[in-house]
Amino acid sequence: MKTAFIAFGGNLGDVIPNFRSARNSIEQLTGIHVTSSSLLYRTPPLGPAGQPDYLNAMIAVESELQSLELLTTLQGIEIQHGRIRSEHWGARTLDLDIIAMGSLVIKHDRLNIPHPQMHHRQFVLRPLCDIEPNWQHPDLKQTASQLLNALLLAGEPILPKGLVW
Ligand code: A4P
Ligand code: MG
Repeated sequence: MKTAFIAFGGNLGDVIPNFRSARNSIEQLTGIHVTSSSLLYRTPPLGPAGQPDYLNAMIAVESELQSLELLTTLQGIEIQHGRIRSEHWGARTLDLDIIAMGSLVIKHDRLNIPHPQMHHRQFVLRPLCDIEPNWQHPDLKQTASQLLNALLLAGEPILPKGLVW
């Protein structure tokens, strides 16, 4: 059993109902139990210009699934929620990324854990800090709250307060 952090991102369609429905779908999976949910944040888009703001959130799950099984399962849930892959970093209805699984490090062509960009992204670190501020990055040896503070100290504006979803 491992604790996995799953990031939710979306900026097309009815994002909040879509996020709730995806969280329900994850809850109903065999071998997975959702243990907490972060607040939901409105975040400026990273990537191609001209796309709407994103909503971002995160859940923690206890999972018996192997990491690649979890990835494949989450990709199925993305597709059920209208995900079409077109432009890299382009607008999307639902992106589910595995941010970390305990202190596991995986470098595979389909899966990198911890997510290689996570420490640069407030839209990942803010929700992670709601759930598990003391989680330690296995390579960087810093906690989620230290990584978030580093971004804020570097001058990144703090995201507006999050909402319960
Ligand atoms: N993959 C590798 N590691 C992982 C992982 N830890 N979790 C592979 C999930 N997938 C992982 O992903 C491409 C491939 O990454 C998958 O086939 C999987 O095998 P994708 O979801 O098809 O495509 P993507 O999401 O467009 O690419 P990528 O590189 O994952 O993008 P990111 O890093 O997810 O960034 N701005 C804001 N404000 N908020 C956002 O949430 N998200 C993105 C997407 C861009 N800008 C954003 C946000
Ligand atoms: Mg993705």
